[in-house]
Formats: sequence, C-alpha cells, structure tokens
Amino acid sequence: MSLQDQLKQQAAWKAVDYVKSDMVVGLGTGSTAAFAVDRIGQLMKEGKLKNIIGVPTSIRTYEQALALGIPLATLDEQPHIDVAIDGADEVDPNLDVVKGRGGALLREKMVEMASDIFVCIVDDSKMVSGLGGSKLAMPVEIVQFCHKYTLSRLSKLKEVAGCEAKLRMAGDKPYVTDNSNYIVDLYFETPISDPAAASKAILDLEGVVDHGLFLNMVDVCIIAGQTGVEVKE
Ligand code: ABF
Repeated sequence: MSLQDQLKQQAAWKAVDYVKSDMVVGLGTGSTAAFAVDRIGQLMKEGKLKNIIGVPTSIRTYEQALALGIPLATLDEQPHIDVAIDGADEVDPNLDVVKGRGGALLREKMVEMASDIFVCIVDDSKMVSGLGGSKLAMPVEIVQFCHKYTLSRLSKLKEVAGCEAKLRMAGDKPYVTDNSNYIVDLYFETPISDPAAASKAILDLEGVVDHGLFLNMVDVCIIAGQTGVEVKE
C-alpha cells in the first residue's frame, strides 16, 4: 500500500472509533471513505459492531457496503443519522471543506447535513490555507437542461471572479452524476476570498443543484500525516 493510502487508512480507522453499535451511519464516497466502509464491515463481521444501518452517499458506496453485508437504508427510511464519515478534497483552517471531485457532492451533502456528527477524514495533502487554493476543481452540480447557459452564468458571478469554469467530461461525453446531472468544475488561481458569499451566489443561480463548498458542516476532522494522526473538533 502506498504511503498516502496508509495515511488515508489511518484517518479512516480512527474515524470508525466514533461508530458504536445500534447507530445509523452515513457512508462517504472516495478512496479515503472506502477504508472506513471496509473497516465498519470488518468490525461487523467480527461482532464488534452490531445493528449498524448504513446510509450510502453514492451508488459506488452502496455497492461496496452491500458486498460487505452492511444493512443499508436511504434518507427517506432513516432521516436521522448518528455519524457520517467522509473524505474531502480541501480542508481550510476553519475546517470548511471542498468536496465533490469524486462527483458525489449532492448525496454527500444531504447525508452529512442529516448527521449529528460529521467526521471528515483526510491525509495532510488536503490541507489548504484557503478554499480553492489547491488549483484543483471546486465542483458545481447543475441540471442538464441548457447547461451551457448555466456554465456561462456561473463563470460570470462576481463572487467567483477570475475562476475558469469547465464542464466535467467522461471521455467525449459530459460526466453524469448519480442524480443524472452534470458537473461544472470551477478552477481558481487564488483562494476564494469569501466562500460564504460564493456559496450563496452559486446556489441562487437557477439550474444549479448544489456545490462542493461544505461550510460549517464538519464537526470532527481527522488528519493523518507522517508524524501522526491529528483530531480537530
Ligand atoms: C469524497 O471523495 C468527495 O467529496 C471528495 O471529492 C473525494 C475525496 O476522495 P479521496 O478520499 O479519494 O481523495 O469524499
């Protein structure tokens, strides 16, 4: 296993300490969250966790959890979640995060908003001084209808001034989310100056479903680095 994967696994296993028997658990998406899902499955098999119900945040995670024998439900069936565990793409010093480069942002946000405790798990390569600062994408999920129009309006918002907006592609076709929507990736040269204003302005655009800024949502952040695992609350 690569060093980065070892760090992801350390963060994930530490997060699973927050999961107790009889809990409803939000199951995140991505390579870091996958370690947590595997760990929950393993502890259930060993009888160390009992009566867990998982609420997956993507079709990928649904399939992983199903294969592990974790009983699953939707938010319709389990609207209250005790703990959700998920990765992130960027974490700033306030523990605000960018998520959704894996494309699962909408279901992740719905499940994590419904959770008493959202535990975010990362290796320390995800730490940034300001959101958007990694020069990687900040995703926005949009409806397919007239997506070029929505993309153009997004790129002109003053709250994200200077960003480059690109439709996410999968080969020669637009990438389609689990919710049958498209994703526009916003690329910033410098960190977003006011993430809260950007969040509101993006959400206010008709045609936008949601975006990857998860502000004031993380309760616990577990950061694994070569010098150890840090828990920030
Ligand atoms: C999910 O997976 C996403 O919100 C985020 O985009 C991604 C992080 O992936 P990884 O853990 O593979 O870096 O948590």
